[in-house]
Parts: sequence; structure tokens; C-alpha cells
Amino acid sequence: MPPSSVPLFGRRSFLAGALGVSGSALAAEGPLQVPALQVPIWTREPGRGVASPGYGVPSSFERLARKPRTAPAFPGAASTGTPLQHLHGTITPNGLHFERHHGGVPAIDPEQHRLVVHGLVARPLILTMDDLARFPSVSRLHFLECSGNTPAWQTTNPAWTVQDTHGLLSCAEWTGVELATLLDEVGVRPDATWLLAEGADAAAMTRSLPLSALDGAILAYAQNGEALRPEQGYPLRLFLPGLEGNLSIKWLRRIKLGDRPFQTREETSKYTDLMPDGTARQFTFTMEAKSVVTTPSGGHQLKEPGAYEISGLAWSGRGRITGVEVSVDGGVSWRPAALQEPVLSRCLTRFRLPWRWDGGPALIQSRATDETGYRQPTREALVAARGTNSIYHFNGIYGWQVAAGGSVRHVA
Ligand SMILES: Nc1nc2c(c(=O)[nH]1)N[C@H]1C(S)=C(S)[C@@H](COP(=O)(O)O)O[C@H]1N2
Ligand SMILES: [Mo]
Repeated sequence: MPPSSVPLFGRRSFLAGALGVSGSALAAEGPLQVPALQVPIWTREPGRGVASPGYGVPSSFERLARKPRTAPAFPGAASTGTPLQHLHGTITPNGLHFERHHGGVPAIDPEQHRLVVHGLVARPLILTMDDLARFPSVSRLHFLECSGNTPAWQTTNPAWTVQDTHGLLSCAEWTGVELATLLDEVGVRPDATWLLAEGADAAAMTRSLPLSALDGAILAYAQNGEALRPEQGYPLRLFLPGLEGNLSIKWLRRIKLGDRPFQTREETSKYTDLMPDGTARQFTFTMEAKSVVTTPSGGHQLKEPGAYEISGLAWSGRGRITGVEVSVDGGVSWRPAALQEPVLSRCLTRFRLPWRWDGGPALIQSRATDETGYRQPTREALVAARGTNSIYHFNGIYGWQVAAGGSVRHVA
């Protein structure tokens, strides 16, 4: 029988041998003999008062942090990854949302910030943040992924954690005005087919987007219930569900309607995909279905053989995730994982599968399928189709090798 089909929780306990209670005691019927609970110091004294200065922070026992990715060309052109290996559920706390800045984080006074909408429109507009707050608003849960997430086309490193391989991925509830609402207000002319979005940062990041790709686009001013963080584009960003992160222009200050793509630096020299024949794919907007196991993953250490939960994240820029399969034998056999409800379109989906580790080597992988029927490919299939010249859009199956001693390492 392959390890993946060994019955998992046939016994009475997940943690036989743990909790200071022996496995044989658990197996026996009747009341358990447990040592008396001590009354700890934190029960004998009152705790501290309310949070000061008023904005709460995590317990001092928690040490979560974003982690810088590759060394930046200059200090402002940096990125940091979300610690996916330590997070739960699907929402990324605002202080841990990944960051990617091409010209640093500007300190923008919202009173002075303006959004200009012009070009092929009937009524060009200059809007303040107060103006925007008066429009009808929406809140939607969506992932954001940098297309440069997962540096796996040419390189691999056994020391990588999931923060290094998939950390340019986060998920939040985004609130703001639907772009369609604003476009109605300015009156898009019939000859307009593309728009340009421009940021107010020192990079003045600009990207072109066809109007046909704007489904669900939000002019977002809030993230998980509070104003955007400066790192995420305070006071205003474009948010484009399911599309490569680069298009979600932060510190948004200008939208121009036109009748063709604007061919900016970021869509000509950057954010194109060099194919094996030397041509480049341009305007590869959609993030294809992808998944990764976050527990156990690189850097984790399993203490002893027994019951564990395999858990991870799946997402697709094309819609809902319909299934995630997990393999613990390097892709020989696959089993369906449970998907945490609600499964939302273009949002992270948490998957889980109980697993009994027999103490031997195991290669843990996941593969996701979305509602279009697209299934996450193997690395081999991706490379066969697209070669190894690319930088962006790696969505291949990824693995974690559990060694006999319980250490967990990345394998390509
Ligand atoms: N104005 C501006 N917008 C920007 C960027 C930037 O440097 N400047 N970086 C882009 C890139 S490459 C990505 S992946 C996302 C990252 O968003 P985040 O930092 O909120 O995670 O923002 C995009 N929008
Ligand atoms: Mo990015």
C-alpha cells in the first residue's frame, strides 16, 4: 500500500505519546490519570491594561516578519515576502502583506493627493480623496501575486522556505470604488480601448490595460478594514483581481484612456516572457492556477512520526479553485484535499489533508485545478512549453522533501 493510502486517524488520538500521556494510557478504556495543573504566574496576577498607544500588536511570543527577497538594485527598489509558512486561513495581516517597490514608498498627504482621469473621455476629471469617498463603494476578497513570485525558471536552493519561493503573494479584503463606476462618470468615448494607469511614486510606475481586462477592477483606498498601508499604495491604488501584481498601480494618480497600448517601460523591457525561439510574450496579465503546501514546508521540523495536517494555499486568476490534490510520494499518487469554504473567485483558498507520517522520506506536493478546468502543470510541462528564459509567471507544481529525521527542505 503506498504511504498516501494508509488509514490516517483509525486510532483514538492524534497525539498518542505527546502531552505527557503515554500512548498505551490513551489506548486503554477508563478515566485518564493526568498530573494536577499548576496555576501559572499569569493567572495569579492581573494582566496589563488596554493596548497602548491604542493600536494593538501581536503577542511578544510571536516573531512574524516580512523578509527581503533578492538584493535590490538600490534601496528603494526592494521587495519583501509574506511569511506564508506561519500564517493561517487566507487573510494576510496588513503588516505582513508582501511589498514590491520600484522607487521606494512615498509619504503621500491624502489632502494633497489627486486622481486625474483624462484622454478619450467626455468629461475629464480631477478627484480628491474626499470626492472618491462619496462614490458607491465595494469590498472584495482577492489575492495579489507578483508575477515574479517563485524564482524557479533557472534557479533552485534547498534552503528556500515558502516565504522565499511563494512569499510575493498575499490576500486581503479590498475596499474602494469600482473603476467601472468612475469610467461611467467621465464617459468613456467609443474609440477608447485601452487605459494607462500611473503611480505618484518616484518610479512613476505606468502600465497599459485593455478595457476588456478590467472585470472587477477597484480604485482601492482600504485594505482589511483600514486605510491602505503606505507600502500598499496609500492613499489610493488600482486593484486588478487575478492579474499580475505589477498592474495594480499603487499611489494611483492618473488614468488616461486611449485607443492602443501605451508601450511603457514596464510592459516592453520588463514584464514580458522570453520564449525559447527568442520572441517575447507581451501583456501576459492573468495569474494562472497555482498552489503550494505551507505546512509542512521548507525549514519546518517534524518532531516524531504520527499524525499531521498538510495544509496550503491555492488560487487562480481565472476564477474559483475547484480542487486541490496532494501527493506525499513525489507525484506517484494523489489524494483530494478538503477546501475551506467559502471558495471565492480570484482569492486564496486554504486546503487541508490529514496525513500520518511513517517516519520515512516523503515528497509533499500539491496541484490545483480551477473552474475553467485548467490544472496546475508540472515544472517539466511548463519548461516544455515555455523554455527557461522567463522570469515571470512560474506556476508549476512545487515540492517539499521530508527527510527520515523529520527535517523539511525545498526540492525543485
Ligand atoms: N506605483 C507603483 N505601483 C506598483 C509598484 C511600484 O513600484 N510602484 N510595484 C508593482 C508590483 S511589481 C507589484 S507585484 C505590486 C505589489 O503590491 P504590494 O507592494 O502592495 O504587495 O504593486 C505594483 N504596483
Ligand atoms: Mo511585481
